[in-house]
Amino acid sequence: KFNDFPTDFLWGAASAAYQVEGAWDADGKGPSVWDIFTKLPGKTFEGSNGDVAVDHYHRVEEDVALMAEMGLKAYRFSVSWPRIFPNGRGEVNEAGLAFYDRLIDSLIAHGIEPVLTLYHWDLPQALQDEYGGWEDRRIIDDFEHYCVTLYQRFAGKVKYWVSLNEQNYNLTNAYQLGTHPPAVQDRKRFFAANHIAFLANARVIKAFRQHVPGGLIGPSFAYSPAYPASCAPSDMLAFENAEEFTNLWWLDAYCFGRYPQAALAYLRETGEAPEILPGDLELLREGTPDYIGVNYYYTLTFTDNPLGGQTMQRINTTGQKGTTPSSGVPGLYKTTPNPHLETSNWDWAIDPTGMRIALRRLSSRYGLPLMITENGLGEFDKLTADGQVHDDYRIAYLHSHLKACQEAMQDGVELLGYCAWSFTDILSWLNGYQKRYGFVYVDRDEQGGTLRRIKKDSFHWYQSVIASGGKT
Ligand code: BGP
Repeated sequence: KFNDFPTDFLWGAASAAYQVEGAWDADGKGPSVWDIFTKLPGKTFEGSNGDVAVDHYHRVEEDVALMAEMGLKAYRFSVSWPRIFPNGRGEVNEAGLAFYDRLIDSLIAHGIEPVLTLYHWDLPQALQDEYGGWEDRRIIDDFEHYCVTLYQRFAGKVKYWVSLNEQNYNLTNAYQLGTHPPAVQDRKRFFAANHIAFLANARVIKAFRQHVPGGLIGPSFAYSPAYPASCAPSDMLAFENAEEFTNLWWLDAYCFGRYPQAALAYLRETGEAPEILPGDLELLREGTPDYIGVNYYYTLTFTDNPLGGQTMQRINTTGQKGTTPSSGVPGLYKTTPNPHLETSNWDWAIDPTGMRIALRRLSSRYGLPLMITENGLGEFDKLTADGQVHDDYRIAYLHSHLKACQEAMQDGVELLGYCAWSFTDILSWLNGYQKRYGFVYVDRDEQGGTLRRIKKDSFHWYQSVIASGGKT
């Protein structure tokens, strides 16, 4: 049982353009880095891509009608930058803007608050080719121009905005693991690209204040709170290192406009620290967020990692339990399984208490409101002979995490809303269509590629949670 959710709590669900829209080259859209990357051999699970995805682009009305039936109060989606600027900048593509007019107007007509993400990883390929995307400061102007175009179009209709989605996770994959485009493995370039992304984030937040009065904006951060494997001082130090290098590096830069001290000192020693030009930190401090978007899936447990030890490893993209290797930075930390927690088939620790801890840590360190912009369970859902999807495991997961939200609010956290990942089943970047998160099943097996929508048991459950204001 849970209660005490505020009456204006944003009961939501989330998605991202590349994962749902399809229509990858329709109506003047330019290619994104993902349109190109997914077609290179061996990059994604069984070569899956978002060319069609779940065809949301052509089924907006049907999908929003389902959201309304469910009683959603908020829907988080992202705008595809190359749909608006096919070359990243220059001529605006009016047909691209018109698609988001339709989506936003339809949400508003159904009383659903739009939560608009400006960037969910689908960088225009043109900017990657021209100057290397996030590795060049020219992207700051181009990103600002794109964002201001959206501010001008949608201010007055959209109150809640997300600047960058999971810069930490995306750029870790892109520049350390080599698993997202441009698939580089170079820590110096990793920290350099992140620094530029921080500057771009601050610049568009500054511009937001002028263009969207009364609106709220913040980044969505993939927060996996660190735990120590034991109370041995060496594990405690590994945990401190991990929290600084894998979380506070981003959070302090966003919210305080500075980098955490021990991590910065270490990177200066290794020669991997980003180049900080005069004026950079001032810009970061002028562009701090109104709230923090929290994408929470799991906690990570850390232990000592001597020099010469474990390095960064590719993540689990198969759903074969127990196949995820330890990952770490020699001399700083490495991950280790937490014996107290169950995991999903993708080895993600299921830890609702970790969510309460996450919310408390963020709220007390930064003193900002928070919004859960993603939380959910990816599994191999199956359509059963009765034509239904009985995802009781997802209901249990979401229920326990909503309870953790309620407890965090009792601990004093200001929580604006909760967007479950995801509304319909969608493409998982590296795991293809087999890893499903939705309240609505998308049938990919039916003859003729119908992509028929089928409400899962969790749809009806969340519908009743929302209807009762969380008192179910
Ligand atoms: C986050 C992303 C989402 C989504 C989710 C689930 O990192 O912001 O876009 O994909 O994780 O991840 P996955 O699809 O890898 O299970």
